[in-house]
Amino acid sequence: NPVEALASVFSIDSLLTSDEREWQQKARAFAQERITPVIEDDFENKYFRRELIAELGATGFLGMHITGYGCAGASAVSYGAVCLELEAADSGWRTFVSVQGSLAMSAIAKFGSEQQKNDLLPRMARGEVVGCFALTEPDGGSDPAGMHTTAVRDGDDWVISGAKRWIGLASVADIAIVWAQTEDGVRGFIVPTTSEGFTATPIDGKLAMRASIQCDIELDGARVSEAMRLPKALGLRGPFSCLNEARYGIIWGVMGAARSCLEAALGRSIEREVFGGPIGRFQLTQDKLAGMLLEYQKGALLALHIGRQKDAGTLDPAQISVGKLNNVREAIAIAGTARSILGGDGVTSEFPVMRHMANLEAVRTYEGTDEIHTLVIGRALTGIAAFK
Ligand code: TGC
Repeated sequence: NPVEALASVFSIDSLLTSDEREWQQKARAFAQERITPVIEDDFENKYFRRELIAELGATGFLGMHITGYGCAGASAVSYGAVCLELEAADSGWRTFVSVQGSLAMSAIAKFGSEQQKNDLLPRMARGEVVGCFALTEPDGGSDPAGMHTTAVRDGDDWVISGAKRWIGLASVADIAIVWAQTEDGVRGFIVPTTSEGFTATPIDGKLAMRASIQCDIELDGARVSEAMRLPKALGLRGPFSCLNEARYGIIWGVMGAARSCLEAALGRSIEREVFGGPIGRFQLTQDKLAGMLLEYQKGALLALHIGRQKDAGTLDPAQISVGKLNNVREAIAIAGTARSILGGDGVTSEFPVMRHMANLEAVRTYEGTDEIHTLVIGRALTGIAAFK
């Protein structure tokens, strides 16, 4: 079976430890049993399947890279392998795990007080409390330094005002990690979504990530106590170090979407007969398949290399930009080539390819656009920042 050969001969499985393979297999089973059978309908119907949150909590995937507080303390490579398997089903569910674990839970684990960590992390790991991460604003996401949202001290409280946009899961979340400008610089706050003055509205009309939710948030004088401020976060280093975690998961995840597209194209190239035989016998088709495989394998190896650096504690953020820029770009190219092998049927929901392609366009923009990551790499090479 050529698709099985793709999964074994050309995979990085032999480079994973048995523990990492266990996480990978658990995620593959979850994706295939719980997401794949319903995802085309959910995407079509713009349906976010809330009941999967508790099931994901039971798997241990939520905040699995965090040690203690009810989290698994798994390796970065294990987490990456889980992201890849979930995104092979759909980017929306990998995004959920990223927003909950890499962004909201990471913010609390890195910058929260002991009380905040003890109170929230175990419940978030079980999926009982859902978090979102409110950084991006309507005026644009690339320059968080220019944020307009403010938090002003008022006695024992903070009063937060402003707007956020493209915030994943905000309308189903129980808490939002809100980043706001204060007198001393940017600080993070845990804002219950039931707070007066907090409104989250799902963004409609999306042609990507339709089985997931992204929202506009309005903060109209939302009031939280000093106990809800993340005490160890001051300055943009706070949110950026959480973005590093989420961008890392993307590097792996998008290779899952790429593998799913490659599998669809490979299967079709054996079954589809044109001019008296399978289209896979044509050199042009084999050229496409080989080209897709090269980029899939290189992307998976790059993800693994970056994961090993992360586990060793030697990972530089510029290297994360290399992974995000390359792997999203190549996953999109693989999806496009797969679509061409599928012919007209490739634009239908009979195959996952157009769904992945649309999702990947969103992934290309969030967590740092191609342009931002290109310039981060340019700065690392030249020592000159070309952002402004
Ligand atoms: P600059 O303002 O000079 O630096 C601020 C401070 O941050 C530090 N820093 C980092 N720290 C850790 N990791 C990183 N990757 C970091 N990048 C910067 C920096 O050292 C400095 O620290 P300090 O202590 O000296 O003050 O910023 P910069 O010039 O370094 O960065 C400029 C630029 C353009 C690279 C940065 O602004 C950037 O990365 N922009 C893109 C932001 C982005 O990714 N936005 C999209 C977020 S996605 C989202 O919000 C939705 S969440 C997902 C969902 O809900 O679905």
